[in-house]
Amino acid sequence: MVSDKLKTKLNELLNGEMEAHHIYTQAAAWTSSHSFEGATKFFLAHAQEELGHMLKFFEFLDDLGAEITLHGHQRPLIKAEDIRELFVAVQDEERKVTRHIVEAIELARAENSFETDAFLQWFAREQHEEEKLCRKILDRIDLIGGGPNAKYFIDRELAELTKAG
Ligand code: OFO
Repeated sequence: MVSDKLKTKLNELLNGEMEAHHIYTQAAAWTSSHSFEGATKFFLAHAQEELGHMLKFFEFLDDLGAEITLHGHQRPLIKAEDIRELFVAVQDEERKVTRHIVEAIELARAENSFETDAFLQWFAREQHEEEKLCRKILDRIDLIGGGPNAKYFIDRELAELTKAG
């Protein structure tokens, strides 16, 4: 049994995935306009993944016979002076998504909705991996530092990470 309150929360999570898709696509536009080829592939691959996550919520809600509504999304605001700031913005977004997933798990548990809890565990693990990846990339950017070829090395790292999947 899934309450209307929990269905509404799941629909918000669906919209959160759509928002993440927009953020990653906007980040790809930023990197592309700053001549980062590897980073652009990295962000576009992630944008695609976020769409896949949105569809998982779609199917789950559809199976429940719940109403699915798409919110109007604001233009994603990414104000980054450099690629490090861009990744900090992405990390903030991922942390926000994680908080919402945790809130939904708490609600599912309070309602003894075991199937919803089990469904959301996949997303909790995924968020753990994505936050870990953001930290790893920020650490690499810091390791590379600000030398004259820093942009090239950062871009190459991101191209490698995209290949590794
Ligand atoms: Fe959907 O994985 Fe992050 O946001």
